[in-house]
Amino acid sequence: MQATKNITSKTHLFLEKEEQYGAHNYHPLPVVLSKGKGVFVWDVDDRRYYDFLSGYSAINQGHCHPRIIETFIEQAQKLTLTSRAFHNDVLGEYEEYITKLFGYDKVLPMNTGVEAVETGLKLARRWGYEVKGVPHNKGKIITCAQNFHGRTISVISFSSDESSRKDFGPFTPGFEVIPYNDIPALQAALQDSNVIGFLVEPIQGEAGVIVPDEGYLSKVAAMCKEANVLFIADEIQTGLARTGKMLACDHEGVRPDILLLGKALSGGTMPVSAVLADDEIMLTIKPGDHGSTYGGNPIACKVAMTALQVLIDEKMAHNSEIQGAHFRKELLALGHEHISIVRGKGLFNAIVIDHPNKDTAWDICIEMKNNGLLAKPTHGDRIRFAPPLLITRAQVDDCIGIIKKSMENF
Ligand code: IF1
Repeated sequence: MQATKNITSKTHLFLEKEEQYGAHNYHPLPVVLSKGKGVFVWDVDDRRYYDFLSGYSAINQGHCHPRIIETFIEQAQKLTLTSRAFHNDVLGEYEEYITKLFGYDKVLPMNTGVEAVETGLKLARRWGYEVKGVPHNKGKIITCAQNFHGRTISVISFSSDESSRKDFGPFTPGFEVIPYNDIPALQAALQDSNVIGFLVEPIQGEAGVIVPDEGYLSKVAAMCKEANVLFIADEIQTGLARTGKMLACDHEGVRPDILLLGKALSGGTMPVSAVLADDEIMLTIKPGDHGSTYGGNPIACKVAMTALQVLIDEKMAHNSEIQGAHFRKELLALGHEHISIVRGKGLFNAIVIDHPNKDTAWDICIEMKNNGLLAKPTHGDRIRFAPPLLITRAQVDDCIGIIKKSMENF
């Protein structure tokens, strides 16, 4: 792994403090950020970078979007949290806004993405026993290999990534893992009458932006309907204009039975997630059956409405579509011998680095950092490129130039 040159003494001080006092649960790029605006972030030495990770697609609207920050500050000075023990004057307005926007009867507001996933799994199980009539505690939920849905023990119970699971057992039962983008495998799994749900990412993010075959989602939706199984779409990373449509499912016009949203739902200001479903599913949860301290808090509700409206008003899905297509075309045009695959949809893209040295993807990311673009490898050989969705054509071309320059030495 390339020695991380260009680290100033100022940067080093911050790294050392984290090394000394913080858990070592990440291996970040050696850069210390102190400011963000739009597509740019600045480090403590005031060097500017294009942000091509966007907080793992939580910052689709761009860093510190003025309308979102203004909403945050305004509500923070009025009422931040009531808990759900009492009503407040924002929750209902938000629930109406988001359910009408996405076309569902109801929303259950949560905080982190994995809480939305866990909530979706609980809803599916409750529906499975109380509506579908599956024998109690026999319910099965199908998931896909190479999934990423979060880090709680139940969710890693169906992870196929050893580093996410090792020595965290025993695991939660009731899940079956099948290959992603494999219709026959799903067909076979759905033969079991105890199956109550199929949880899937419309595009697998952490796996390295794995785009399924055209028509996969349509077949999934039809097969789940046929088998009376809930289609649970995890759009926590692919949703909210990231892939060139408001939802990745919109590319095929399919409507999940349970829709999971997170990340950019707050424009990168705070954890806000949401689970949307119709009454037959949502009303199987009765008062007191599920919740969280911060779920649906007034700041989250106000910020989420502004974050969604900004995506619409600034036509960010369209920009994602056209700039993403251009970005992939230009990446392919580089014709670099070590870029074996370019894939993605909208501004959700990744390249696969084919090089005998396994640290090459990391070293390329260090080089790109030194040239003013921040991206990070996933699973060793894949580099994900996901800038904020307001990036302009000129900025995309500028970034292609940085990537080209950075890869010259590899
Ligand atoms: C990390 C990446 C990983 C997600 C999908 C649920 C969640 C995530 C499709 C849970 C979260 C984050 C978590 C973060 C790195 C990042 C990530 F794919 F986005 F790059 F890990 F795979 N569903 N993804 O992508 O949401 O609870 O984190 O709010 O854990 O390292 P969360």
